[in-house]
Amino acid sequence: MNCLFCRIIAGEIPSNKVYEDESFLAFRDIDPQAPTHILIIPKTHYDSVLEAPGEVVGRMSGIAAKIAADEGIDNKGFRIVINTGEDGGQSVKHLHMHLLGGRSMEWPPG
Ligand code: DGP
Repeated sequence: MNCLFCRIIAGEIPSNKVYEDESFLAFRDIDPQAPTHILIIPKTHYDSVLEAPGEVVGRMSGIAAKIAADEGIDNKGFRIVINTGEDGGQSVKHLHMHLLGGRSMEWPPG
């Protein structure tokens, strides 16, 4: 298995999990860009959002909102991001949603 996030799902690589159900996993980013920086991924492998059904992406958004509430960052707000492809800055080719919060974030990002 070559996919890093599939290996995290399989438990071959440890992760700091914050949420799991039968179809999704969420864990803390190894290189956090904000006080709260969590990745939400589907357990089914999709290279990117281009391959995933919209329902999957919608469920990821719902999980991100739930985690934001659990982390206490829903009140002041947060950012969710799906980097896609080369220009989008996607480094791991397994669909993932970034949940970032706990600080004010500039726009556009630097
Ligand atoms: P992206 O650039 O959108 O493909 O984001 C990939 C993210 O994955 C990046 O923020 C760093 C994170 N990451 C890479 N390897 C690991 C790992 O082994 N464990 C964890 N927890 N995060 C990782």
